[in-house]
Formats: sequence, structure tokens, C-alpha cells
Amino acid sequence: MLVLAIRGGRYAAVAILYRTRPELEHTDLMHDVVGACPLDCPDGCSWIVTVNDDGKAVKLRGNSSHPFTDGGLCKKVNPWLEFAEDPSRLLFPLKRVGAKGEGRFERVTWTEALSDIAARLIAVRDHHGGESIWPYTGTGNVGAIQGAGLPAGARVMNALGASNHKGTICSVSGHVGLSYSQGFANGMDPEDVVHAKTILLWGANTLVTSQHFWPFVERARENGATVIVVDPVGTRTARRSDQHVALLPGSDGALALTLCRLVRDLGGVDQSWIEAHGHGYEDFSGLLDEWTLERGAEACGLPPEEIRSVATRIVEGGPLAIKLGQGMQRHAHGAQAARTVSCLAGITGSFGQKGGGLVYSTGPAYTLNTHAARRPELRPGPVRDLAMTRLVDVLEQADPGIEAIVISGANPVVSNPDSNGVKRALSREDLFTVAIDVYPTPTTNYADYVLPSTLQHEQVEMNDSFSHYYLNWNNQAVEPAGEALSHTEIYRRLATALAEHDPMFADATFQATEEDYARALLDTERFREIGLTFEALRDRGFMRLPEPAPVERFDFTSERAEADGLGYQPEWRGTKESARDGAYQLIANGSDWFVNTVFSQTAKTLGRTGEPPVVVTAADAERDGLEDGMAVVVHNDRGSFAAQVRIDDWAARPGVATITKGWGAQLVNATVREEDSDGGQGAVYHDNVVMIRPAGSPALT
Ligand SMILES: Nc1nc2c(c(=O)[nH]1)N[C@H]1C(S)=C(S)[C@@H](COP(=O)(O)OP(=O)(O)OC[C@H]3O[C@@H](n4cnc5c(=O)[nH]c(N)nc54)[C@H](O)[C@@H]3O)O[C@H]1N2
Ligand SMILES: Nc1nc2c(c(=O)[nH]1)N[C@H]1C(S)=C(S)[C@@H](COP(=O)(O)OP(=O)(O)OC[C@H]3O[C@@H](n4cnc5c(=O)[nH]c(N)nc54)[C@H](O)[C@@H]3O)O[C@H]1N2
Ligand code: SF4
Ligand SMILES: [Mo]
Repeated sequence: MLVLAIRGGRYAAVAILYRTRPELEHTDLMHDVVGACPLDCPDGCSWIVTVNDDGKAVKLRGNSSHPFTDGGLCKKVNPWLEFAEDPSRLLFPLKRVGAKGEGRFERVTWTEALSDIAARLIAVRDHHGGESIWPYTGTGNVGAIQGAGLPAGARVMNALGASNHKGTICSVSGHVGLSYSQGFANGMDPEDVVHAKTILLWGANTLVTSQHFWPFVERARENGATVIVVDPVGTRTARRSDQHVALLPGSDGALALTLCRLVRDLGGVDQSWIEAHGHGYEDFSGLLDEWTLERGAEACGLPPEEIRSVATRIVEGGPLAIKLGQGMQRHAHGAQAARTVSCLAGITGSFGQKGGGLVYSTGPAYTLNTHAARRPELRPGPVRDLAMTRLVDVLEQADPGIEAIVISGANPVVSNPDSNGVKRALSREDLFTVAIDVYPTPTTNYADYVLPSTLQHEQVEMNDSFSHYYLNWNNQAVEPAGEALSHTEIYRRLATALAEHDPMFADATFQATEEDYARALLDTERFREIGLTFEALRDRGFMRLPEPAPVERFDFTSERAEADGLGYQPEWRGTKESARDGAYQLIANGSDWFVNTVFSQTAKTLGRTGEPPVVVTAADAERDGLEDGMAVVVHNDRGSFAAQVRIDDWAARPGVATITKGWGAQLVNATVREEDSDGGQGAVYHDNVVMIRPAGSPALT
């Protein structure tokens, strides 16, 4: 039966669903709404919200007709509807009454908040110039309309002449690194991994951070593939692999060069692919002469036989698929590491084989028309770029200085490098700060105004993914909680408030609807060619994106890389900080239970997980007098945080300590320095050396 009791504009997707999946039908009083997970997770799941006759969302599940989602969501998002009702949720606009950072606010109306914000932004523009405004967006929602790209906000901010925000916090180093060698990050379709015979999960914790990719890996395994995890940390993924190569952090380049050398010597070079597509192979081969097995083993802290066995497998195995994760590029030389690892796919000619190649992200394979959505031509003139990973530096040093920052979907006190610096920078009395979020966070505590955002099932959105080639449509399923508003609506209302001061903001462009934005984003020749229109997408709930272009050119050497300081050859440069005796390289990874900081603060999450422990090996623990469960302080000269120790010889390797990122009450990034990586101003989270001492030990008091 077709259910008709659906809110305006949302019936089409539901009708299709019922036609294709009649078993989803339940009572006359319930209806299902197709949507999409908005979180910064590669899997980009399509979901279905069941709404009862009172307009309340009563159930959330994965869309079983979506090829990548295939029915299930994940344990982080399964309790989404409970999170949406968490008592801590922000339901009204708030105005600061306490000191910055204190978190004392009073409730105000939207009109009051937005008219004051509009007046402040106009004053900043008029007295300091538009570039003194920073629209700072994070990854709390990565959707194309409401999310990190924030078209609605962009139009208003562009018209104000605000600085351009660069989203450098996550993956930029890897993208820059791959641009020198294979050109772009999508050197294969992840779904094709089923045809691979050797799978390298390189600095990728697939079972935790991209679990919907795992079934494809398992299918390959059933077809005889070997799964090798390259990761200093013994992750859940490493445990489930055929071989775990626990290299030293930051030694990826050395491992890749040693493997290339061995593959060459074992006769595994695909000369015909290189002749057709490769550039600079002769020079590169000269570099490989320097990479003896002994040198590689030493640099990576691995037994030589371990490296040799991987090389043998690559040469004898058939198509080689490399899934490069983001973890391996959160280093000072992260771009170089990505560039070097891709040479392994280059020399084996893997890009030319079904099931072979290297994929880091599927994102760059197609382009949404963000220009039409964001309208940069509204800017009064050229504006500067500001990298979000340099928040402290910019807030404290930029000229012209930042006078106003509008933070949306970002929690920099917890997520950014140098938590103490971020707190200090956000404490500046003369800085006007607006934070748009769903929950109070350590960052919203510093805001002058805190504005409540809708969650995904309360708004309209379009979401792509960085691990598959489908575009998802998200229908609004329920009314927003409290007075929460979508980003689009916040900026429509802000434009109206700004028009009181400057008539330019009365233009219809600032009142664009979600549908207008979606149509603008989809307005490309490629999308038209394959019939990917707004109507089709909305009606089907998700659609296949254009097929990606194959890797046609591979540069083993690069003059552009040389000019950018990475060298003509992909030479290995190690880490910047190294774990001396008694110190640890700290790696803070994604938690099983939350995505970055999202949902980490709720009492429900705390009840399920407890505070993340710092994991070390038994030998290191003994040396430092640490015992399982002991309260410790993890510290260096930048900062410190408290944790409990867990001793686990499998999960850690000597000299490496690991913990999870994103827990607001435990600022692991207080120990991380704010510094640019070697490509695109990425952060250097894992290039971080710390000491671990029992809490209250004399050295610290
Ligand atoms: N040590 C260490 N630090 C890291 C990393 C690491 O590996 N190690 N990883 C880095 C990476 S990869 C990333 S992407 C960053 C992420 O860092 P951030 O950009 O800070 O992103 P999130 O923590 O995902 O979300 C930020 C906020 O968005 C809010 N939010 C969720 N949904 C919505 C919404 O619909 N609207 C609005 N307005 N807000 C919403 C959440 O409540 C949260 O407070 O962290 C980085 N930090
Ligand atoms: N459950 C969960 N899922 C998530 C997230 C989350 O917080 N929780 N975050 C999401 C986000 S924003 C992103 S960007 C993705 C990232 O997902 P992934 O690409 O899997 O990245 P990470 O989990 O940051 O790191 C992957 C692995 O890299 C390893 N690593 C660290 N340093 C090195 C090194 O020098 N060399 C090598 N070879 N490996 C190294 C880490 O130990 C880690 O196991 O996950 C997304 N999915
Ligand atoms: S967090 Fe990732 S795996 Fe979980 S529902 Fe969202 S997209 Fe899917
Ligand atoms: Mo990320």
C-alpha cells in the first residue's frame, strides 16, 4: 500500500520505497522517510526513518536497497533518535552572561540573537573589513547543503567579503600527496576490491571507521584475497586481517620504497603499464637502489622477513588494491607518505587491472557545482584563505585580525591541534563568537551566541560519501526539536536581519530554498548526461554518480613536488618528533562509539563506553612503573591530559601509545602542536611525542 499521510514534498521517495520493498509496509499510521547519515564517515549511509501518526520519529534503520549501506547502520548511529532527544540538546538560542569559557548563558529569542549578530557583523565589516570575519565550519555534518560546504552561509559570508575558510582538518595532506603521483585520490572504485587478490589496508581502520567497506573486503577474501593491514596500532581491523604489519609511525614511505625495491627485484614491475602511463620510472628505480631490505627493516622497526613476505605476496598475488586511510597522513610528512605509497600501485600497474589500484577518497571523482551554490562572485573583491588547522595562529596573529568568527558544526577546542591554544585564542575579549551546534560543547562555552541547529532527520539535505559512488537525498522526517533551525534557515533569517543595515541582503539569492541549492549543486553537464537531476534524486533517495576517470598518468618523479618542497623523488623523511627513551608516539584514533566528537558528550555515550584509556605495551608500562587501570597524566611541553592506563601488547607497539580522539572531557590534542603538514596545511596529530607518568608523580607536581 502506498502511504499518503506524508508531509508535503516528502512523498515521492517514500512511494518508491514502498513499491520496491513491500515488506517495509507496516501500519496505516506509520510512514517511512528516506534520508542519509550526515556524519563525516566514509560510508555515507542511506537511512529510513519511521514516523508515527503524531509526527514522531520512532525508528531508524539502514536502507537495504542502497548497495553500500545494504541494510545496517552502525552502533554509533543506531541510537540517533535517542541522541536527538537527549536532555542536553540545545533547543533555544543562548546569549553569554558569564565569562568566556565558563558556559553561563541566558535564553534569548531568534529575533534578538540574529539582529544583534547582524549588527555586529556589519560593524566588523565597516570598521575592519569583511576579511575580519571567519565563517569557520567543521565536519559535524558533511552534507552538501547544510554541512561543511554550507552554501547558504557561503552566500551571505561572500557578500560580506568574509575570509575564505579552508577545511584542512581531515584529509588534505593525502590529497596533495596523491596529486603529485596518481593525480587524484580515487584510483579505483572501492566496490571493485572484490576482484583484488592482495588488499593493503594502509593506515585505515576499516572495521571501525568504514565498516560498510568491510563486506567487500570479505568477499574478496572468499575469492582468495589476502588482507594485509599496515598500521602501528593493533586495531580491530588488524586483528581480523591475514597479516598485520605494525610499522613505526611515520615510516610508511620507507616501507613503500622497500616494497617497491623488492617487487622490482622479484620481477613484479608492470613494464607495459609504466611505458604507457608512467613518467620518471628510471629515476625512481635509481632511488630504489638505495632501499635495501636491511635499511627498510631498520627504518620501519620491522623484521626483514615480514617486509619480504608482503612483497612476495604482491608479486605472486594478482590485482593489488590499496585502501589508503586518513590516519597515515596525519603526520608532518603525511603528503609525502601518501605520494610514496601510491608508487607501489604505480610500479605494479595495478591501476590498469580490475580490482587493482589505490583509493583514498571517492570524493574528487565528480564535482558538484559548488560555485553555483556558494556564489563566490558575490565577494566585493579577492579574499584571503584561512586554514582551520591554524585557528590559534590566525586568531592571535592574522593581519587584518579576526574580529568575528561564526563556528558551525565544529568543536575546535576538542578537535583541533593545541587545545590550550584554542581555548586561549577563543578567550579574546574583543573577539565576537557565534557557535551553531546541536549540543553544548567545550567550544560553545566560548561563544557570545549559541544557536541551536536541527539534526539531519529534521532538515533537508544532500549527502555524498568518500567511499562510494552514490549521491544520497535526505528528506526531512520530523519537525525540528524545540526552536532548532537548519543552517539554511538560520542564514535566510540572518540575511533578513542584515538587510536592515545593508539593502544588498534583501536580494532573493539569500532566501534560496534547499531545493534551489540542490538544483544549483546538480547543475553540471556530467550529471545531466547520466540523468542525475534533482527530481530523479529526490524520487529515488539515492543515485549512482558518474563513473570516475581512470588513472591515465602516473608520475614517479615530480617537478611540482620539488617546487613545493617535497623533492623531485618521493624520498622518505620520517617523523619530526621521535620517541626517545621513555617517550611515546601518541596516536589518537577514531572511537568505536562516536564519530569525531559527535555524541561523545552525552551521558548515554559515557554510560556505554566509559572514558577512553591510553593503551601501552607491558614492557613500556613496566619501565615507567605503570599498571593496568592506573590513573596517569599524559604530557609534553605543550599540554597534558588525564587518562587510565590499559596494558595490551597486541594493541600497542613499544614506543607507541594509543587512545581515541574526540572525548571532550579529555583533551588529547592539548599535547598536539599546531603546525602545517608538508601538503595543504594538514594537521600533524600523530607526529606527537608524549610522556606518561602516574598521576600525582613528583615530576609533575
Ligand atoms: N588527535 C586527533 N584529533 C583529530 C583527529 C585525529 O585523528 N586525531 N581527526 C581529525 C578529523 S579527521 C576531523 S574530520 C576533525 C573533526 O573535527 P570537527 O570539525 O570539530 O567535527 P566533529 O567533531 O565531527 O563535529 C563538530 C560539532 O558538530 C556538531 N554537529 C553535529 N551535527 C551537527 C549539525 O547538523 N549541525 C551543526 N551545526 N552541528 C552539528 C557536533 O555536536 C560537534 O560539536 O577532528 C580532527 N581531530
Ligand atoms: N567509529 C568512527 N568512525 C569514524 C570516525 C570516528 O571518529 N569514529 N571518524 C571519521 C573521520 S572524520 C575520518 S577522517 C575517517 C578516518 O578513518 P581512517 O582512514 O581509518 O583513519 P584513522 O582512524 O584516523 O586512522 C587509521 C589508522 O591509521 C593508523 N596510523 C596512525 N599513524 C600511522 C602511520 O604513521 N602509518 C600508518 N600506516 N598508519 C598510521 C592509526 O593507528 C589508525 O588505526 O573515519 C571516519 N569514521
Ligand atoms: S556513521 Fe558511517 S557507518 Fe554509521 S550510519 Fe553514518 S555513514 Fe553509516
Ligand atoms: Mo575526518
